Amino acid sequence: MPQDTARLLRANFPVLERTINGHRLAYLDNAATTQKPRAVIEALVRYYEQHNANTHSGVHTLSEEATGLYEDARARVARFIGAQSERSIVFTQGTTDAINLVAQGWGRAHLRPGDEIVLTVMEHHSNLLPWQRLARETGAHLRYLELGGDGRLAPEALEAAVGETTRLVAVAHASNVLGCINPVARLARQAHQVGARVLVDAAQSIAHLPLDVTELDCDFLAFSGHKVYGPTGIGVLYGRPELLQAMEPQRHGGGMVLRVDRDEAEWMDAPWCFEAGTPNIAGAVALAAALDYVDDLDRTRLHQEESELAAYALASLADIPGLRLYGPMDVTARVGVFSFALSGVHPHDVAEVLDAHGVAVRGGHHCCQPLMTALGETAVVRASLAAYNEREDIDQLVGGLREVSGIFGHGG
Ligand code: C6P
Repeated sequence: MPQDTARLLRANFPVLERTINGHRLAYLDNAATTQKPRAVIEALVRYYEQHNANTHSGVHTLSEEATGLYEDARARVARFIGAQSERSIVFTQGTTDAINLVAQGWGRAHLRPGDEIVLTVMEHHSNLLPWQRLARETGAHLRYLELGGDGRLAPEALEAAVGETTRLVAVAHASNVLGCINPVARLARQAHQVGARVLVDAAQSIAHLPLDVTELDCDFLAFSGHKVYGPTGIGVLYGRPELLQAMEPQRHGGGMVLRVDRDEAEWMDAPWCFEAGTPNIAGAVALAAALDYVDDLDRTRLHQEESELAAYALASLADIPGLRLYGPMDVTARVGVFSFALSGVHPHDVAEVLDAHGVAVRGGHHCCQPLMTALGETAVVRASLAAYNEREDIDQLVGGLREVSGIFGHGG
């Protein structure tokens, strides 16, 4: 992000005005969750102050307004991801919830013993554990695409990504550890050639890359509102309408039925049949405000500007003695997520020293333990960018890392 644009954006995010341990806040934990702009906070407050009611139940004015806003938010999400119909948008609690819905709602009906689910070794546990469970339940098995030497999927793994027995490819669009962008459109083409389905975990791409489900030609796509400047507790499952319509709802209750008698019930059509109970109306409305915010900034421009800052970050980190950086060194192959280890220093210690400098990063396995094993690490430190980050944030990070490096004897 050019310095002046990032500075202007920073002013839209009230929490970034805080000082932490006497320092300007350098918030670099955006892959965990992004901060919220005033427009999103105001949309939440406005909803509760002006329109709050339950949806789909009352005929009174407030209920009609709340229902209208909730359904407008669904249409807004559809436009944001290039879905042709709002009927392919299910509101969920987040990415995890959306993937579990596909695993149980679609997977149980379609997988048989001997079928194959293809994952990559970099998947977040949320795009791994639901498939492990499904494999146990159906007799299907998991196969993992491995990394190459350049911190992204190996070309030979991609070449042989699907086989005769593949029924599903479930893959992150961008890795929350390596930052690499995976070729999901290519994987979708390969999968469709053998009649398999593709689920894209867009948790880490939604705020960073222009994204269009029609172009990607994926069957399912999941993301969380909180990673794209929206609130926590709201997320999205996109599914092809005919796949959603054939799926079994996993949660049963009010708001998803046409008719109920003592022994049986008839569901509403998709997507409403997947939203039993009172939905997160305020969350959906505020998510729509977040998507407006991002579109006003222009996603293509955001990605280009993030790439410039990513290049600066890569060059700055490469200069720190004893630092091992993971993921592709080519900025065009990644989003602004940088994971690294400092020889002989535990990532939690690194994160603690950085916090003392006002720098927020995450240290740990990042819910990617199979990837940690493949990298030969138990944990790494991760710094991740958002639209409001500027060079000063990277400089603050590097200043803190130099101190860690000095304290733990790497010189420099
Ligand atoms: N990753 C991180 O710090 P939820 O928690 O449902 O909003 O998102 C889960 C999820 C799924 N896939 C990917 C690629 C993710 O990065 C995440 C969330 C956070 O990396 C929290 S562990």
